[in-house]
Amino acid sequence: MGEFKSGFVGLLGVANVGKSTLMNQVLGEKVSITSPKPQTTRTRILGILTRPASQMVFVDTPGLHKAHDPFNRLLVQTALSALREVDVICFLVDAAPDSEDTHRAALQCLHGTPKPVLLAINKIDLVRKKDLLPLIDHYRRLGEFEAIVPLSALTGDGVDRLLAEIERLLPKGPRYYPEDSLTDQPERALVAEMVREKVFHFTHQEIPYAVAVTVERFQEDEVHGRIVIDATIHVERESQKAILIGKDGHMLKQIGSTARLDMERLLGCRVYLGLFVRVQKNWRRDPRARARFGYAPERS
Ligand SMILES: Nc1nc2c(ncn2[C@@H]2O[C@H](COP(=O)(O)OP(=O)(O)O)[C@@H](O)[C@H]2O)c(=O)[nH]1
Ligand SMILES: [Mg+2]
Repeated sequence: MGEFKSGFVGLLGVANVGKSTLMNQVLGEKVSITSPKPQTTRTRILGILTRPASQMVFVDTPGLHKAHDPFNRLLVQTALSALREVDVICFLVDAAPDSEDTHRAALQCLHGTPKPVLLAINKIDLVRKKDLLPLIDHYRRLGEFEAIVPLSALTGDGVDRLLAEIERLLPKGPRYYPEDSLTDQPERALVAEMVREKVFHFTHQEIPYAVAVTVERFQEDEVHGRIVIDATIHVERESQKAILIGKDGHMLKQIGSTARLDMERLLGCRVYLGLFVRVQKNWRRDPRARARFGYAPERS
């Protein structure tokens, strides 16, 4: 038996490539929210996997993209600063055709990094086997990778091979977190993210991006054997509030009832969820409001 290994694994790549889906697949739990829309993930989220010989701490990051405003620059900065802190970089690309140029641009962020880099080609469930080899060849010429692993974060196909490669590259080290921890996110933060995920699923255009969620109450109600949660959805304009509430409150009910099911799964008990919507004018442009909603830069 070798010595125990541990370290941080940065999940990087452009938006929508499946970083958060991979993290959830590895952990077997929804720790990081996902959606078909870009820029769903906003903060750095840790996911912890403890195996007999190692502990891997995955760092899920917002996607790398061209940022045109301060809020999106903050997201990209969050992703890039994670790079400096990790032991192994797992760079994700998408096996779907026509996406190679975006990945090529994003890969330039890795230029000159001293960290070992694994390339994961995700979403192989969507491509034909015979198209995979040319794709692997293509990426082999784009960078120096410790290994190239085709996988599907959705089905789990190939994920074991990725974990084996990561374990091989990890430095010797202690178990940083207790064996049974899954994430560094407090339950309150996970619960707020579950509400935000449903907003991404049920609303369109600018609305998901204008939303922040805070949790005002997280309280065990032992008499009824449930947890009482009050959460507020903050939007930037009255018109967005009207859409989020919907006709006869229908939209808010839909967001609330689906989010509540996720929370009950996570917490393992019944949940009473009170959801509120409030307008905080243009909060994304207000550094103080951003900080209050949990999007403060970690360092200047
Ligand atoms: N078919 C397929 N879809 C995937 C796979 N991995 C992720 N997706 C989908 O791609 C979208 C973006 O995933 P997400 O994890 O949020 O991407 P992120 O922005 O990189 O975190 C979601 O709709 C996922 O369900 C995969 O292996 N196969
Ligand atoms: Mg994500």
